[in-house]
Amino acid sequence: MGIGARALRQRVRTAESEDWDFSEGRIFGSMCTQPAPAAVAAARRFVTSNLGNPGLAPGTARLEEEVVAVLLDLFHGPAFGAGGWVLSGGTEANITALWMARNASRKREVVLPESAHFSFVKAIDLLGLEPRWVPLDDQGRASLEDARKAIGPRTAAVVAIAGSTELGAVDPIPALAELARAHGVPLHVDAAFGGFVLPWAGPAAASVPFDLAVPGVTSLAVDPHKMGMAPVPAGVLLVRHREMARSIAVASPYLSSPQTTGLLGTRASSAVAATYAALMGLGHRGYASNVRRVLDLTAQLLAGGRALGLRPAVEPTMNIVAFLHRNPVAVQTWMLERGWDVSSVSAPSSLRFVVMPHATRGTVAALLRDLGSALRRFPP
Ligand code: 0PR
Repeated sequence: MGIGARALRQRVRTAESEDWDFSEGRIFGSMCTQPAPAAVAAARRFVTSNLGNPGLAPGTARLEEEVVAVLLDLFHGPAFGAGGWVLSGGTEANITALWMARNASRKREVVLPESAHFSFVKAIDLLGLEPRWVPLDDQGRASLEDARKAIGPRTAAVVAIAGSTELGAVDPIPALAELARAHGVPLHVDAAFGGFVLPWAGPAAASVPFDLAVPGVTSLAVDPHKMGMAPVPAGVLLVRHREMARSIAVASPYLSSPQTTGLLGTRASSAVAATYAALMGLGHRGYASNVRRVLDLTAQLLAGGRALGLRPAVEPTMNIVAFLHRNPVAVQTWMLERGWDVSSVSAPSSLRFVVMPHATRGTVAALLRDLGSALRRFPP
């Protein structure tokens, strides 16, 4: 430990240059992107601030309140009593939502679709919960009939996904919420990815309500560091009733606040500042044009893939395309050797592309050319 300043700078720069850069447009396997410049600038100004002790960060605390208010408005939270927090990402938001549900109900079972992100597997393990997995329909959405069979007197919470990680599928949230409500159970929506897509994805998406506008939805996770255009790490958890946090509050006598409710102690103020800057800097118009662009590029990729003889596993509803392929990992590896990051799905076996705002018509066309060569070697 301990080297000269020049050598140190060099080593840091070397490591930095080894990491992939979104701006080259060759990343199609990530849900993150090149953030809005204003959000990066704001994050930099807050790198030394810690919202874990809000007494020392009143400016950040005020920005967090504004972020929560803006997002409660975007996701149709009730006018009174709702709340939320800026967190580190979807994992923390999902763990926190199930933590609140378990403590409030003192029950153990969670009803969740097979498409749920692995952060729920961690939450279930950490919280000592028991999963009741709900199978998917042919479009990758939770089957309502099976959810009906899984819910019961031992259910602590139901989970629904607005934009699943692998296929971008949106569960039948109004029907699931009605089911949860009939059983007096909270429904948590994981909109980590879809939350910053669906509000601007056009009439078809708008016709399927997924957020706090739906009466039985009690909490919602949404990630500024995915389609929200903020740098990592930044997640948000919104709750219909602020008091839901009471069940996870612990005393923090030596801090400026007598009680603390979150999972983390130290909290990056930079996440709050960056999220605030992304939301206010882009506004509805900025997000709408971003979403329109990625959906156009998704259509380009879908048409190009079809022309190469590929078939999508499900009809894409957002900027994720999974093409059925019997050996996606072979294609993925071949593409990686040519400088492309693409991903794969095991069930249904497919090649997966997330079309993020760093993509362009040019990079999608170049991707399709190399994909064509890959498919000659590894036919679908
Ligand atoms: N919920 C959904 C629907 C998600 O897709 C993810 C992450 C999470 C929750 C968890 O969010 P955090 O990772 O913020 O805790 N989905 C991506 C995945 O696991 C995350 C990702 C991002 C992966 C960038 C790769 C990558 O390069 O696939």
